[in-house]
Amino acid sequence: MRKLSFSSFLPLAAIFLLASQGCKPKGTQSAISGDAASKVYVAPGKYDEFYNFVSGGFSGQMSVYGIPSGRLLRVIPVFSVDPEKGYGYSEETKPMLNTSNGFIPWDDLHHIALSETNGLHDGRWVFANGNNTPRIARVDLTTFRTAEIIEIPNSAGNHSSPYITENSEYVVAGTRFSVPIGDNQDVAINTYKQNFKGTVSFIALDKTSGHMSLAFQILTPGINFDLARAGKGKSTGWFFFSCYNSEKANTLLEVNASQKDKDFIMAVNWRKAEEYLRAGKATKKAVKYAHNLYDEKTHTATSTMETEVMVLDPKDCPDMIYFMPCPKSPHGCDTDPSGEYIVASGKLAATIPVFSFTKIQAAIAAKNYDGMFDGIPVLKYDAVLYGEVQKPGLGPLHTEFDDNGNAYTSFFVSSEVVKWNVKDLKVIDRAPTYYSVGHLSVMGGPTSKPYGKYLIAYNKITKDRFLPTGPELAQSAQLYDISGEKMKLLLDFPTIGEPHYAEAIPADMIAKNSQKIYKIEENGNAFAAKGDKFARVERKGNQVHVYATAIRSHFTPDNIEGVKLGDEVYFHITNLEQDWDVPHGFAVKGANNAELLIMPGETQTLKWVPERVGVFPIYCTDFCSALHQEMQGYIRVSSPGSNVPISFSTGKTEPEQAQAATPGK
Ligand code: K7E
Ligand code: CUA
Repeated sequence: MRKLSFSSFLPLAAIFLLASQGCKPKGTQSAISGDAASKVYVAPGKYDEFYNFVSGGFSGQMSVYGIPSGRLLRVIPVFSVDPEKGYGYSEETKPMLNTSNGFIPWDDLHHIALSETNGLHDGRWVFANGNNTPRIARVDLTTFRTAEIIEIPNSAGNHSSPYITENSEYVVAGTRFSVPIGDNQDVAINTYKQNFKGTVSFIALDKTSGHMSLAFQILTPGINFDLARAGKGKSTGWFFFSCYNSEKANTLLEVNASQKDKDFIMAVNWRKAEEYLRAGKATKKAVKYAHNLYDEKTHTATSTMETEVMVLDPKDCPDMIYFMPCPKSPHGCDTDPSGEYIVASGKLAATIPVFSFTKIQAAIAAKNYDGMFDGIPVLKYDAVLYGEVQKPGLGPLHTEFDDNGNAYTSFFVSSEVVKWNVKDLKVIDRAPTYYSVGHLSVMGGPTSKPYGKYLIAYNKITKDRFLPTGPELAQSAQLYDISGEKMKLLLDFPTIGEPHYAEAIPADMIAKNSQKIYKIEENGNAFAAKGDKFARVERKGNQVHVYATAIRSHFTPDNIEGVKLGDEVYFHITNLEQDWDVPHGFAVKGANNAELLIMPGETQTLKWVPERVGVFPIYCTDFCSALHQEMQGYIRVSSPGSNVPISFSTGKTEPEQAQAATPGK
């Protein structure tokens, strides 16, 4: 299999079929070493060593695990509504999911990027991409909540994203699909070669607040961007993207985009791009994209529609981008801790090419080109290549690094992790995965100083590893000890589906900053009732606003009358608790959205449009005290013409006005 031929449809399809059916590594029941259990055992009451932030794929969420135990600690709602937390259901959080296409309750989250300072984790934020409707989210690591989401215009399939520069100057996003860009977007699909373009977007981060703003985009030829990494150390100021479909096919890409022997890695000198931007070389383009921000003081998100973006065209900006040939359909594109080596993994290639940043610079200086691609210089493969890892395995996807100069590459088709030395490119060890591994995560792997110790494989197939659960089996991860020469399998653990990339950070960098409550006196929500004496119900036209408080174990008010059919009811619930981990929930019978889950000191709002006359129970959904079950009440809905006045109370057994609804008037 030295030279793979994929010139016709069948062999190509066959190789991927192989991956899902036959190509199981030998010894699937392989014994793990006797001390494995003790290495992942975290005794009851003890904490894990690392937080692992894991993409939730098509669940649209991010999940957080403790490592080495593999225990699920939290699911953070990011791009999808989450009834557990009321995210996307409360009036305060709905704007987080606003886009230029309106409210979108779902996305496909693939990659994770922890914020960095000097190439090292700083434990402040974690970023994630929305693949389907191009977006990037920032999660605040003091609250484990999504704090901001920015949509990306001129992009389609935001896969090559988010990748962060070593001082968190930018999170960067490359478009997966090239699309028609500009005024006329109603073009025939088969005019791809003339009309379709790609972009890579640089989203600037405010150093203090982390707030995102779209600084600029670079217009590129109409190819597909897959993955990327920022340069670091030696290669600081540069960015590397893997590209496929250099054939510019618009149909049956599995054949048509695998014709050429080589695709590209695109190298971007982003410091140079910044210079061009300052020199006025960018063009302002009219676009539409949403920018959503959650305010921790008002506990409310706002969505702003932005209308322009600065675009740099490489034809006006020489020396800003270069292409490097890379064997067939590269997927991962990873920079080693020193920043000197760029490892590309061609899914259909039989070797792993390793590029040298020093040689890239020399080739650029010497104009050592292998022609041009759409006016952009293509550097000679041999001029930029440090070397190739020979016969590493089948279907290389992603590479991570440890603290000892080693690289770990995942092989989808041959279902294994291969450890190799970055300097001499020799394979050191290989370990089977069960099965068809995608991403890998070494603790601190993408930083300038990985912590090493453990590697996690995120697998695509789990047949026979867990108890069956119907047609779809558990999603899975596997933990390996990489502290020695040989990798040792320690643990299988299921994950939220589907896991793609993940990052791990020492627990003490995050745990100490965890926010415990929201201070009630700092609650700036416009609808807060910061004490029982402010609890009330007010009618405004056909809107009824309930300003209620929650504290163990009652709502104030808990009896409400005077709502009429046709009204919109807004329950603004303020949780008066000031103790850690005492949320209250709120639900009303028949509401066609979800519950609220209100943190101590916070206010959240549930909108309810009753559909029938009657008395409807309300209750707290989160078991908050011994008398949680008693934390309940009623709201009465009368017919549209009734004259039941607005009234509300807590603790009154006789109604204020004992009055039956008078039908009609
Ligand atoms: Cu799963 Cu990162 Cu979207 Cu590779 S990508 S596996
Ligand atoms: Cu409050 Cu249960």
